[in-house]
Amino acid sequence: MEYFQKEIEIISEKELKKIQIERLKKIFNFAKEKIPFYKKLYEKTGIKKIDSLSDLKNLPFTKKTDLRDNYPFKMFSCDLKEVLEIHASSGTTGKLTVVGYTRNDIEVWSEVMARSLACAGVRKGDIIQNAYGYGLFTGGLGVHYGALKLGVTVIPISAGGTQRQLMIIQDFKSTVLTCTPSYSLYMAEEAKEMGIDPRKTTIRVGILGAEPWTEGMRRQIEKEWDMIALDIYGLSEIIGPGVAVECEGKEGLHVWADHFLPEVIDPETGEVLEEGKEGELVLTTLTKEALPMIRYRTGDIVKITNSVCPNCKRTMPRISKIKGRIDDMLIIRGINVFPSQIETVLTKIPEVAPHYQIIVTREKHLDKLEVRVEITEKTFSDEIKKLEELQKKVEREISGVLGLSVSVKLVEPKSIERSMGKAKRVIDLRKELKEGG
Ligand code: DLL
Repeated sequence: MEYFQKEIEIISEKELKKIQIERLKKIFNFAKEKIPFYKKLYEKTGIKKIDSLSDLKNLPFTKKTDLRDNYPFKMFSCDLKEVLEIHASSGTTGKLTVVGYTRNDIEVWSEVMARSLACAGVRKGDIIQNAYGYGLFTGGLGVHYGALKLGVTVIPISAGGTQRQLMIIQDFKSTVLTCTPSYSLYMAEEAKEMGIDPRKTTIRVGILGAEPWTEGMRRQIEKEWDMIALDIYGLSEIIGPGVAVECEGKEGLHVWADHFLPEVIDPETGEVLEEGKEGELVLTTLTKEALPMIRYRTGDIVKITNSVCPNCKRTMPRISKIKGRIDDMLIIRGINVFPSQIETVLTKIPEVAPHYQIIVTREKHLDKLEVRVEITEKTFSDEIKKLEELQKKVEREISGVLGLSVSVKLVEPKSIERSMGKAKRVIDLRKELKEGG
């Protein structure tokens, strides 16, 4: 078991709490003093100081809209002269969420990413093929900084150029693949088309994230590549990738809680939930300078546990694989549906491929859910009758899990658009209908 910073990674709960409270007090005062947004927020609620970790729950939440309302730099604590790097993420509304880093923030980012890579089994001598996008997206540079800090080779290839990716994997003998789970599948598919067996490449581990993916999808990816596929989580507003990561035990993602303090809340009431209950992840940055975020609502649904990891013995809290975003939850005729529930069913049916899209429409005031899923090449040659049976079976299984009738359309292999970044799984035409008229 290798750690990047062993002492802190296996710290006792008591010591961790001590660090957290010290840092929380400091960041609270710092934000209140330096950022007018927080000053106003806390004046309004009358909260003057923080004495203990349990005081945190009395602080109001912050949200993505706060960053958008303060576009581009008004949430920064410092003069732009101190900000060495700016990133941004584009949401569905099109307006950018802008984030900034001081020199020290870049240092913290490098550190948590070095810990994350080491936690996922990256060792000296490894060659990371970094196929996350470099640019305003935080994936590319986040992994890059971590690799430099850890002292391993990184190939800054960025996302896209799939044939070139595969040539480089073969020629440079890359051992670690970092990209979105959907891109790793696309790459494997393209490899086979080029006559390359992805299972025979030197890739040993994939560190995949930036979008939700299920255990079923993990099994598919591991099978395609004959590698260990591990989950990495993060968001631009907090730092980028490197908030949490799995170890080889795959028993939840280790949150680097000396830098990012996690809470899980009931998204309806805002109440903090006890350990093990599913809810929305809220994060507080404990060390960020340029853009401290206090009680930031991530919109991501998780469960949390504080027990020591049975595999690697790291002590910090662990979150479950992300079930999805609250905004991605569909409400179909009053029933809540997460795309991940559908993915779980699909990845259990061997005749269909893990490429799908969910289309929601409204017909005569009734929501309609259609799942388009590709069949495998092998199934494609089956006779019509068999395909009809398969279609009925997929419909039955999804409907059974969701408690809702759905229609399934089996589509040809490779007919659903592939993604090199975050896959677009849901097309909600109801929204467009609304927006359009
Ligand atoms: O996606 C940062 C990142 C880059 C994470 C590379 C991991 C690897 P944003 O573009 O700001 O940042 O998007 C953040 O993506 O709130 C989640 O909804 C989703 N997300 C990120 N990682 C995961 C994951 C990056 N492992 C938003 N599982 C987050 C599920 C994820 N969802």
